[in-house]
Amino acid sequence: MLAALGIGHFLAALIAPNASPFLAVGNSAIDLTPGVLKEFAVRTFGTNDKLVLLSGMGVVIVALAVIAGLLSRRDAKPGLVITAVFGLLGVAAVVARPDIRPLGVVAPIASLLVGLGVFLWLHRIAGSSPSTAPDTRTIGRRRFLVSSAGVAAGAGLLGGGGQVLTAGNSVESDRRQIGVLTPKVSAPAIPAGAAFETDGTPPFLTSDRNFYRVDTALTVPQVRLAEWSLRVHGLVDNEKTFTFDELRARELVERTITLTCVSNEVGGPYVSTTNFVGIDLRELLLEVGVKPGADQLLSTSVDGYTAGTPVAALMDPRRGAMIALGMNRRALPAAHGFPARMVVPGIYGYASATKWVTSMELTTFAAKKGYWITRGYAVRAPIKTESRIDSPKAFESVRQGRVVVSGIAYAQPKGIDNVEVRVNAGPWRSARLSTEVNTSTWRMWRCEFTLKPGSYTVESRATDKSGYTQTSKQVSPLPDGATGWPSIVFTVA
Ligand SMILES: Nc1nc2c(c(=O)[nH]1)N[C@H]1C(S)=C(S)[C@@H](COP(=O)(O)O)O[C@H]1N2
Ligand SMILES: [Mo]
Repeated sequence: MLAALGIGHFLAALIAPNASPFLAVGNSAIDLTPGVLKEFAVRTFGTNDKLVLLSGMGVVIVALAVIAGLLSRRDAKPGLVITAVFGLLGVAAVVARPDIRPLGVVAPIASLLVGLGVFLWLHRIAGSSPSTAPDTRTIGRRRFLVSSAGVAAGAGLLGGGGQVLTAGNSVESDRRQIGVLTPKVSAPAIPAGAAFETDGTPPFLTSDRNFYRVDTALTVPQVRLAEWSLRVHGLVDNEKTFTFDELRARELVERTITLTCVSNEVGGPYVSTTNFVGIDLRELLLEVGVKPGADQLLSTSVDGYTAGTPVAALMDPRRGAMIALGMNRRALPAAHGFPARMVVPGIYGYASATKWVTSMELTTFAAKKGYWITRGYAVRAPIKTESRIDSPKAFESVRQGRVVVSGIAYAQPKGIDNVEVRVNAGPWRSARLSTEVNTSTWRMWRCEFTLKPGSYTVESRATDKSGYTQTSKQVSPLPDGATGWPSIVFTVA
């Protein structure tokens, strides 16, 4: 089993990382998992969900290999069958991937053949001394163990080599070559009072490193500039395909936008803010001419992921939908969609923010469904009004006297009007809000209490500029976003 996985992983590194049967099976598992289970995985394991999946697969494979071995004590057939089934599963998973060149299938086929070959070879060694003489049996066993260890070591080297090759094959050089993306229209500078960092809120702009990441990709797609293009087609007057240089040569705009994930629990971490630089999507759509009747833009990633966004939102000039080419005036980090992604203020990422975007099809909601829609999430996904308490931390012990409670709130694209805070279900008090940057970004808040020693529960609720106040009703993220008041328990000593 190890030999099969190792050779497959290594060859895939030379052809296309996702052609690794191990990763392809993992990716298929992600795509086949129903929404509820995925929500559980994201909630329980957070951004470690991918590591947990791969480790779990490793455990299952080792267990099956052991079973195959035990079943094959006399006869090689059961082991061969199990190995073959596993190998074919790998081939099927690779063939099903949308982002793998035909050559990619070489990796899982090599896996299958090497798996069968190595198994037969080791089985022969193990069974080569059926003699009753104890010393020949020991020699046979020793040869078997040494050969097995050799295979395991070789497989490890191949698999590890594959990892090293893949890492060295990144698009970092393509990213660097792009240099600074200078916008024609800059985002206004972030004003001094936009965050309350010293009181425990995050900085207003999230660093690239801290920007949350949510996607279905087990390996970050490494999209070469030379091989990439963006096709705008479907219900349009003039279908067009753009290269990166063509997009870059257009008028670039810069907008400060807070992105958030529908899978975020109340108080969760999947929300970040940055200066996106790129193209105004509305202008591009006006150019290609959207035909009447097209109500959905279905965007597709190089890895086959899709998302459907309402055309009405994209055509609303106040919203400022973009094709982002960069963050903080640098090319997008690979994990955030290099070389281009969509960003639409006010709509959750799953229904708007396709990374590594390569196709935008104007179509209808009736005709086509995005990735998450077929897995139980809502078609329309306006961002819900939320607040989060960042300080004190859960179960933190703070000094008695003046206690500052602080956090974030967001309601893109409406904007935050008020945040109220209360301790131990006492009266609500309005927090002080940070200077507003724009209504498509988060807003920080802080509120001071004078507290005696004891145990406290603090809650918050935000009100947006339409007058809606965050409901206390607790619902989980599936199908259209979590609700409820965030609440933190802490002690004052
Ligand atoms: N290609 C692709 N794009 C994607 C996704 C994905 O799985 N694949 N996930 C979406 C979701 S659910 C969210 S919340 C945002 C997250 O963007 P980020 O990882 O840059 O924060 O990307 C969106 N774009
Ligand atoms: Mo998301």
